[in-house]
Amino acid sequence: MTYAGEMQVVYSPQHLLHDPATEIESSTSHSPFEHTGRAETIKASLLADPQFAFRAPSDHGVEPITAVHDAGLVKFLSEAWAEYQQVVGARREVVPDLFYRHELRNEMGDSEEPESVVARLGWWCFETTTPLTEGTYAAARAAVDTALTATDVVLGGERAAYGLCRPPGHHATRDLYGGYCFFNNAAIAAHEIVARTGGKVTVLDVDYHHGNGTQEIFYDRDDVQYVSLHGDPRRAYPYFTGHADETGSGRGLGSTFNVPLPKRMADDAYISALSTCAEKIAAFKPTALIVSLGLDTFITDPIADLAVTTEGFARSGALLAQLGLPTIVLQEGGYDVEALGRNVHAWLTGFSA
Ligand code: Q9C
Ligand code: ZN
Repeated sequence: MTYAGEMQVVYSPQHLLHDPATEIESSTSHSPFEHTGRAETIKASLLADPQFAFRAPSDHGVEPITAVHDAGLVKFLSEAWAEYQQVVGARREVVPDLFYRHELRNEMGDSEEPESVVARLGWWCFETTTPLTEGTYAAARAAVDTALTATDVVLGGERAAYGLCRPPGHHATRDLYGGYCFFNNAAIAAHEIVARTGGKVTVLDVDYHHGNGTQEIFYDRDDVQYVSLHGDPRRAYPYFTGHADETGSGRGLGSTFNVPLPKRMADDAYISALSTCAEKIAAFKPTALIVSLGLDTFITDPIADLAVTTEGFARSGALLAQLGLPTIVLQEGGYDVEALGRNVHAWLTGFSA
């Protein structure tokens, strides 16, 4: 049976393979904010509504990933957990204990990727909250396939599709993983659309945290626009990117647009900021829209400080539907797990109404 306004949802149980028990953050080790229960509660919420039709992702191979990421990052993630077990010892989570910073080699030129797995962790990762577990690589590959299968659905003529990606992606840069992200699902999908259709694409990132990875990947390009509204980096992770004066470089000058938001911003002000973003998108005239959907702007999110409500998410979806673009919605953050399923459902239902 099909329903008017039915939306395809791409989901894979492979995300369960990325299952850290601890996260090192704020100088403590605690149970992770980014955990398997997030995707499972979203799945349950959408499965309960016949307007959503579930499908599994198909295997798209590694090439769409290396079109966006350094092949060395992919190789490292595919082998690091196992190698660490042999070289360092049996560990459930694998986390770097030092990070390569260019200033270590001032005046000496850059070094090459080191050999030691301990050193390579610090070469490919930028922070401590993103542990590698035994199944992380398989889960991260499935998240990319989820994004690319949702992309296939929309390129095949559907108005919209939702990819329930986990782990999320928007903090992963061309060369670095971190911020709970390994591969940049949204950037890989955006590049794939450009490569396959020749059309321009916008990535609109509504996660609470600035999508430093997506911005970095497309910063000098004029065929992919990056638009983001997020907690002001003066107080919010990832701190080093997301300021309003970051607008792109070279050919890409003008195709990055950042809107840093003040603490406690609530629905009306938020929707007004989002409509400014929608105007920027309309002016760029993309052929498709990718939404990096983080629900950590929610009023009771445990790691953020905005005040958007479930109703605000429904209004957000409705506002963006007015752009009239083929739209791929990909899951990013959102850590109030009790409300997460309801919030994703509200956003997608607002879009489809
Ligand atoms: N006390 C995403 O939402 N730690 N990543 C923040 C706050 C890392 C968020 C610490 C947050 C990463 C996809
Ligand atoms: Zn986030």
